Amino acid sequence: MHDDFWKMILCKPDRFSASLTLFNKLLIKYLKNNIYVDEGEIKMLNFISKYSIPYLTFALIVSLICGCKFINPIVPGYPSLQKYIFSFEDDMEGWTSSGVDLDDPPVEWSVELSKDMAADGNTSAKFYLDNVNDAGKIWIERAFYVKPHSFYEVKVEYDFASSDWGDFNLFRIITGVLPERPESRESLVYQDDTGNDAEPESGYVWLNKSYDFTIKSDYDGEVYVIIGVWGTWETSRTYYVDNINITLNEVKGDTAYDLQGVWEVSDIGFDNSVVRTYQITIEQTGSSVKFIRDGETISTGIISGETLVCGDWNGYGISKIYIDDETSMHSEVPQNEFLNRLDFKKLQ
Ligand SMILES: [Ca+2]
Repeated sequence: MHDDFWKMILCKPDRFSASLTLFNKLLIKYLKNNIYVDEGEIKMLNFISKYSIPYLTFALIVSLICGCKFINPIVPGYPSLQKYIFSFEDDMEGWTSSGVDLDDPPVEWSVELSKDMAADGNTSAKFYLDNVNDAGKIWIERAFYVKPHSFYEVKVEYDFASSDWGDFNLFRIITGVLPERPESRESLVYQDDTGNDAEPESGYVWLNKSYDFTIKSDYDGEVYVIIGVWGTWETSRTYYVDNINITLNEVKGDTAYDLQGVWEVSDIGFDNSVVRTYQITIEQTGSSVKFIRDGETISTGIISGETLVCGDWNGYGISKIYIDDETSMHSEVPQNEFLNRLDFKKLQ
């Protein structure tokens, strides 16, 4: 291969990383599609396996060329603080629309630029959902690029125009930050209702919506912000979104605490009673920790100041555990109607 090609790669390590990330993606896609497990053994589809080497060679060449020429490098060197504002004045500014549960019967829906009303400038994103099946979920999504395998605090703030008054017949807002592009209703994040707290004759009212998330990026450093609505009433509705402000702030770890050891976790109900207890082991390397239960890693985290920032804990949506001292911690349980908090006591 031409000398300049290698020079281009070796002189630009960030672009080389972009190539490797793309190759990694293609490789994972290939493996997902073409391997299966038979009686505990990992096997590859026979008719596909003979194409493996040509496919992977082709994928590597494509990755190197695209990564060096066309893709914005995503690692390393991303600032630990990123801020974005979207006002939809000229186009959708990288946001694309998507939806689930839009059939049976077919649901009419759209997300498009509109000059009907705007919170900033003259244009906003107009969401229309004719919710004839009583289940439609539509949203806009956009990828942001952060350091892979890292924790980020993400604030998503925007103006939302709704004409839904009263407490009845309201739709529900969807807003979340995800490590993967959402493809099912289970992967969406549901928030408060679409009510505008105004009188019926007020018409559309602009509401400021603000949500905070903690997320761990995965291998490719892509995180997706989603904003939309879930139709929870069989009717058609129109909403507007404008002036989206997004802040992604990397959580920096430190080693102020030694949390390594065996811990007893107590699930505490709203009446302060202990619902159940169980043991976990925390393994700590520097500021990074792993939560191990019954021999399996169930979550990971990073110590940052007096907080243990973590990935989802047992599906409870816990993103932060507050460190009282090296033998005691507690955490709120935001997405559970039975549990108020978890208490952690160090056993050994
Ligand atoms: Ca605007």
